[in-house]
Amino acid sequence: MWGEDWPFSGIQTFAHLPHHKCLLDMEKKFDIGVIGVPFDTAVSYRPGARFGPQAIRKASQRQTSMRGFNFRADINPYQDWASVVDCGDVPVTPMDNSLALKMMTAAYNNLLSHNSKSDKSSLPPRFVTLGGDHSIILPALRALRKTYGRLAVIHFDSHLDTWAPSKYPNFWHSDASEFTHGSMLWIAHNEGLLTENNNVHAGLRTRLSGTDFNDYEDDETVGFHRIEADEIMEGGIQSIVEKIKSVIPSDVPVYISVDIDVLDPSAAPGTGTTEVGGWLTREMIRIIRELEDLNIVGADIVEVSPPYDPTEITALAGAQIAYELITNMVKKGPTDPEIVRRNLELSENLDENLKSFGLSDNSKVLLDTKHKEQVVLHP
Ligand SMILES: [Mn+2]
Repeated sequence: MWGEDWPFSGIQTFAHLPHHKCLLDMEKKFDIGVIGVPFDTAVSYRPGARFGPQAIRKASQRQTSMRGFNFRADINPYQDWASVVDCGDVPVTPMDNSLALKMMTAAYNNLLSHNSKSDKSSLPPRFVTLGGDHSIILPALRALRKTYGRLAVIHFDSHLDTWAPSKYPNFWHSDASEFTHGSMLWIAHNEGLLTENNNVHAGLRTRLSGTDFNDYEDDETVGFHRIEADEIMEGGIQSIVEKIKSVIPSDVPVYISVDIDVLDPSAAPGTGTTEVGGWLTREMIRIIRELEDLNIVGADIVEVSPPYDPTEITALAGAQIAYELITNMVKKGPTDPEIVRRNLELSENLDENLKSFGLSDNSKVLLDTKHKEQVVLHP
């Protein structure tokens, strides 16, 4: 009698989903968890994304399970086989980034220690993170790596985020200062979290360092392919989708990361590092819809920074993108354990090969020497 909410009533969980403090209740079973990570002290420009999870939840209020049918996908992700819940937030410290990284890594490990609710799945629940700045992908990938092996990453962003820490002003340097929202994919590569070659950036339009393409060359050593925002004008949406699918196999665990600055500032002004000339929300939605066959094991929407957007369109775009990603996860069904078994085996072999070259995972020994010498503590 009192259980049904209007879009404007009730406590603001994502899409009015049931709220469980998943990190506290280890017995809680679910299939897809939405989790907020309100952390923004690893940004290189404007902070504010710590308010992203609250803003995205607020912007999601017109999503309800009652009226949640996705006409583009032909399912209602909130009324299907999957138990989708709002796991609340990770209470990340804003005072100490080393501690914050530890906290976030522990939180994701905790999240992946749960059991799925559906008896069709033998794997842990999947999750969609509401960020937070983009650095939060590093702890997410660390945890996922243990469960699934190396991840194939689709990275929607106007920026590369594979920059070595030495590509920032770095005369004053510490270990913690290397962990930023522009270097975390470089760190992820060095920690052996990414596939060697099946990773792709989409929507790029950042200015590059120096006088040539050496940022792109570095990016290749981190294992990424690149799709620039402008490519949509030549081949349309379909060419973008085909290029993504040519890089990402259909039988590997995939992580999708959406930096909201992939959208044009006219569609998403509320973010820290805006770049003009980006995609529209409708194009982004269509691209995600075309990726519904992939095995998405985790995803995020990051860099939504409400202080710069009184119109709330940025958070609205974030909420819709989360809905589309959840739709993909539900539509695809539980992840096939055989895919995961194979990927773990492949990842172990790769780690063994690296060790035989005197390299090991979870270390920074892959550090590019060209950059290493620039990181000088005692000049
Ligand atoms: Mn980014």
